[in-house]
Amino acid sequence: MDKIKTTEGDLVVRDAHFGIVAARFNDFIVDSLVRAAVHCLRQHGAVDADIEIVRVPGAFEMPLAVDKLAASRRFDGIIALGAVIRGGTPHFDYVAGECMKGISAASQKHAVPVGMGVLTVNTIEQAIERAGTKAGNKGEEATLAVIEMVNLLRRVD
Ligand code: INI
Repeated sequence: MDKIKTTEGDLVVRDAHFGIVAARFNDFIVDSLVRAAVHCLRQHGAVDADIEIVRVPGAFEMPLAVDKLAASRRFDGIIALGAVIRGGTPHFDYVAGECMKGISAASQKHAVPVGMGVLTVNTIEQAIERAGTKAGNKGEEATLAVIEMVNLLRRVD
């Protein structure tokens, strides 16, 4: 493997701007994801002026906001934070499906990395577990992924 050219992004924020698109729906959970994302960005070198938070009503509205931010070219990376929790109707599948598909499409269309921190879970307990308790914090995970991707894209450009 020593002779194979390998390119990877590191986790240092250098002169990069990040947009956070966060849903208000289930804000009890989502706010923990946002706090972890901001903390993680600061820990890795971002200053507050490098970060902008955009709030949308729910996960369904996230793809349009991500698309708009990406199209503006003002952001090197975007972090998408939300929580879709299954209820008794098929609504969950539509909201979660459209959200994931739309965010992924916006990222690829504009070649702007997006950290996917939208929880899709069956119960509130599973959401709490992934929002800073026993299963870590998806906000932090998504932020680390986007920092790495921003640096990777710079290296392959
Ligand atoms: N939005 C969420 O972010 N999470 C959910 O769990 C959710 N559920 O279950 O309904 C949800 N619905 C709202 C949806 O995203 C839109 O905001 C709403 O339909 C208005 O367009």
